[in-house]
Amino acid sequence: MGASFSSSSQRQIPQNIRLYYFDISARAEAIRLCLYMAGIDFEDVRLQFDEWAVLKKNETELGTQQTGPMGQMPILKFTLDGKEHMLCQSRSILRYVGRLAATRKSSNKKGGDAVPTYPVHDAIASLIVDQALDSLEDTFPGSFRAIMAEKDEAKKQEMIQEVLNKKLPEALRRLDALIVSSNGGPSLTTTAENCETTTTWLPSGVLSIADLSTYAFVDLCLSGFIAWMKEPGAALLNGYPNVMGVHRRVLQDARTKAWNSKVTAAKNKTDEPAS
Ligand SMILES: N[C@@H](CCC(=O)N[C@@H](CS)C(=O)NCC(=O)O)C(=O)O
Repeated sequence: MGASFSSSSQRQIPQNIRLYYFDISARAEAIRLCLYMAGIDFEDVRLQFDEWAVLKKNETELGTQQTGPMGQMPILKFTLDGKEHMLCQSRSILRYVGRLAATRKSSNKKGGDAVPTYPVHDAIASLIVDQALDSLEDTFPGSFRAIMAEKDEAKKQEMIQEVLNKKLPEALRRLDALIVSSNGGPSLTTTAENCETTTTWLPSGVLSIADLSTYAFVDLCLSGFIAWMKEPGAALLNGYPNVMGVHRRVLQDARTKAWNSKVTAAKNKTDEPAS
């Protein structure tokens, strides 16, 4: 399917938006949260790992086109000007929904309830956001993928220890300092559990997709989805108060709380035994 967009795509919210991903935060949560916070309707399609495997198998054996352009999720499908679109790449999708969010009136607010966006009309602000997204990408997934792929258990454990004791602390230290240099400080220093202090990537203090992405990154580390992060994750991350300050800023937002409650309610409903 060719992606031909009219000039109205610059400002038009598409119809029938569907976001496909696994039932985890990782590469989709910032996108989901951005759409939800902007009040843009979308279907949050969560596939189980075995459902995805079936789609992949069908694609190989039957030539179906269900796993997106690159055979990976997240995938965004929508209708615009009567045409169906299917696109991939998490950060591209996040920037796109951040642009859509910017068309919402409430994105102009300065207060805490402004819609988080991708600030395309401010070259420096969008550079700060891009730098944050790319740095977050470099902080984690490379090491994670290599560990997942390692078959030798002893080697795997060695790699995990290296990530936890060396690679991740070093990357987080840099990320923490980058937040401070991006927003102009001051640097947060307290890491106490009951600490309420928050921060953002942008100096304006307004939320952006970089904050949502940082939130999703921390959420993944704390979620227990990555077994080897479950135990040491919280203690490790607590050493980086600005990273945690951004996470806290998003977590404390009433819209994030509403979204998390909605997701939990939907999960509980699915888990209910059929009567
Ligand atoms: N660069 C891509 C990477 C996407 C990716 O690695 N997706 C993984 C899940 S996080 C996936 O779909 N894995 C299943 C597969 O490759 O079959 C992005 O940022 O969207």
